[in-house]
Amino acid sequence: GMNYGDYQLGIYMNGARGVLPDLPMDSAAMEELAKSRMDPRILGYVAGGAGNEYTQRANVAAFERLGIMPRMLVGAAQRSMGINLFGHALPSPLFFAPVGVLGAVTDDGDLATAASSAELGMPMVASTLSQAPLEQVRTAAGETPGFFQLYPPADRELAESLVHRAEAAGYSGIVITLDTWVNGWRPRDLSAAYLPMLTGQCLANYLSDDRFRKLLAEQGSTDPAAAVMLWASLFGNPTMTWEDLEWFRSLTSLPIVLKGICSPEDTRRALDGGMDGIYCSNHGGRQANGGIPAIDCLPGVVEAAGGAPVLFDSGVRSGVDALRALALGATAVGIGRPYVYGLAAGGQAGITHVMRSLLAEADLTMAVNGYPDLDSLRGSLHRL
Ligand code: FMN
Repeated sequence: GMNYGDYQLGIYMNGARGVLPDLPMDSAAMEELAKSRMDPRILGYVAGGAGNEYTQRANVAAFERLGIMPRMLVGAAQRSMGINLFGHALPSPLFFAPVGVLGAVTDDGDLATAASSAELGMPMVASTLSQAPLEQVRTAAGETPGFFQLYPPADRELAESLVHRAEAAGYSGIVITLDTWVNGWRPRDLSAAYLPMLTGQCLANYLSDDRFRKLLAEQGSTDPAAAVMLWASLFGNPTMTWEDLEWFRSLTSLPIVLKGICSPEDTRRALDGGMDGIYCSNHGGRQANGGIPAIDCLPGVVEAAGGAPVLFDSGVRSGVDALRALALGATAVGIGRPYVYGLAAGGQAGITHVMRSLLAEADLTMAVNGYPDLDSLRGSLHRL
């Protein structure tokens, strides 16, 4: 049968006839190429993080302290990276983390990501902040299940409307992001005095929403500037607390996952509150500096989750990083900035290339080290 690692065969075969890959073969090189092709303000928004970006760098560096023990003569000729997530059999454990400015990187960034999701069978968590409305993003993802990421707004009826639209559009679950009810301190964006949404970008889910439009009409002015101001006043919900979970739970029978959880106590509280899964993440160090590398929080979250699905992101830059998170007990691993750079460097083909490369590296690392499936990886890590 086929293994994801076979992606390298075509590349070497092309080379034998003198054809080199037209896109970079590792995350760092892809990032460099993307940066040369991006508008400086968008680049700052994507590449930047909170404060001096210590947490963002630490997220990435922490993976290097985790080594995988090689085992020989296992007979790992055929590998499987398949997982089951909320009843969906998926071919791989990777997914597209929600990114809210895909439509500012390229006009069709949300739909290009959804098309790669369809092509690879890899779920996309579609951001609230998209240039294409959530219904169009869902359609472009075809048969591949996907999740809708909700930034809980200050208006309950708007939250309800977005959740119900996601349900009607065919999403398989709701990811509620908790760590962004206020924008973190981001010197790069501050220096450029730039937030894409304030220029009217990536607000399609609001502008197409009946509840939002009703509120806008009540304001008296429906011009673009008024819409942006209304959005800014509703974007975050500063008074949301654990008490609100019951209400969110009552909105939908879809699985609900809380994103931004890093502590075992919060994990237990979420699951006790009827949530279906945990998304361990520190938002790639974009929100708070001086934090803990997300991968170092993962074992505590997995233990507290007691078998409930744990999604993970923040700092994954290679297929090996994905394996490290899986070995620590993550159910599925989110890729963030690397696919955004793939999009900026090579459009939809760039996104697919990034994901295929990550999968190939993960698969070949499992092969070399003698781990034929993800279960066997558990307990394979040594802290360096
Ligand atoms: N997370 C959300 O929950 N919703 C978003 O709309 C969102 N937008 C993002 C936009 C950009 C440009 C980036 C880089 C991240 C965004 N995130 C958002 C966070 C990602 O989902 C993810 O947690 C983060 O990218 C992981 O860090 P990494 O990319 O360094 O691995």
